[in-house]
Amino acid sequence: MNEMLKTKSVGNYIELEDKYGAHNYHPLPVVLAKGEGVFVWDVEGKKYFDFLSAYSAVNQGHCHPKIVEALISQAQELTLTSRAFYNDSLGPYEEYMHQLFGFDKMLPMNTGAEAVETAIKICRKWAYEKNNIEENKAIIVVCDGNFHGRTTTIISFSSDPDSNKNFGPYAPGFISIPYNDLEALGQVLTLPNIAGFLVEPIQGEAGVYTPATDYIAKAHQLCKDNGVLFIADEIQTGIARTGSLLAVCGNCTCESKCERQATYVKPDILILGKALSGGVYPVSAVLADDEIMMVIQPGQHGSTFGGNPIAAKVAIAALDVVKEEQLIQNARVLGELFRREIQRIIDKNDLLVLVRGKGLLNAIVVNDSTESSTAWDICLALMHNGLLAKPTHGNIIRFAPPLTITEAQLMECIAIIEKTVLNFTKK
Ligand code: IF1
Repeated sequence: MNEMLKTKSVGNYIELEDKYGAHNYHPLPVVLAKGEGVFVWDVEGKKYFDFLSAYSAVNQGHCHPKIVEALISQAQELTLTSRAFYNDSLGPYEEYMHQLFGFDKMLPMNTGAEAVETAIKICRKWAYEKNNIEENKAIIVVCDGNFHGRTTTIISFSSDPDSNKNFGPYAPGFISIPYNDLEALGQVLTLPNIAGFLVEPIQGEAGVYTPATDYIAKAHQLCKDNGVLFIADEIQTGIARTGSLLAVCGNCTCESKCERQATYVKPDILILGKALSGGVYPVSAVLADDEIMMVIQPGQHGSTFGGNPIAAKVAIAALDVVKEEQLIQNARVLGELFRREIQRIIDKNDLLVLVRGKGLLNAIVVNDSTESSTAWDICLALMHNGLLAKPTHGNIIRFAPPLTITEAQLMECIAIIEKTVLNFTKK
């Protein structure tokens, strides 16, 4: 059977998904069969640079041997015990996370959305049991343009009609304010029953919207001053993607004491996912200190696969790779090079308007309307030239290669982008 599948054409694979799969995505017309490091290959053997990294889940590069080995060896020993019993992997993993991120405790989950839901439940329970908020009245502040997942609670506070239209009735208990607006945050925190502020340090899906340099630190202080939990969703920005271990935290583990040390922010609740497993396995986590995490008592939250032995071993291996291969520094240095080079292209061409981002989480804004197909058409042209990227919304293209990319590979990609842009003609 496998041999039969291998002989199918690109069109055959696309037809199968179209016929038998829900149409909840609109992928680029490429059918991938292999990934290694910064490269992926399609079923016809064509090689591409991957500039999406599965939405920043593959920070360590595709099929990283150390992470795959951790998966394989654990899978041959013990895959799943449920949490009805202890196992010899979870405790060491929890200790590793404590030592690396500096929180008393971690609650292991699987997908990012599950971890966000977990953080919402912890925040509400803390508000009722520790902060004297009237039961069932807790409100969590979120930001316009947010993306935190696709469950019915989470889309209840999305401002994107594609995410929430016709999925009502919506969960109550959320107020949305403009992103990167400290005055709006200060005002909303004066309302009664405010329990938490859930925020992305950089809004990925909104188009890699990087806030003012002091936004996160000042927002954190406003929450502290008002007794409100600061909840950082680092599912996409975390694990070295933005040139530090966490986008909120300047206190990365690398030796260079960069300027970010001054803006160290320790969230009350930290949410991780995606690259926590290097894209090898679904792993997410919620971290908090005892005063917050201990509101969850036995039987009050859980998940069949949450904290399973494979997830534990894969996450440790994935985080080891971040340190061993100095991905934090690489993301910071090559991110600056990427933005400089793209700016050079922007300055000599009117197709692109601006480039923005932090570390190796970047986006370019295309000089066309959000309704135009230009960003999509540019991505098709990039695909033809051997580089895979995808628009976020309308006229914005996200560029997020694996953090293992070398300077030479990045310059090769810059050349592909430049060639594509210079030879591109809008429809
Ligand atoms: C899709 C977007 C990115 C996330 C943040 C939580 C989650 C995500 C900051 C939920 C997930 C993924 C979901 C995927 C595409 C991708 C995405 F386009 F949807 F918005 F990256 F920007 N918080 N983002 O970015 O984690 O449950 O997916 O593990 O749904 O299309 P998840």
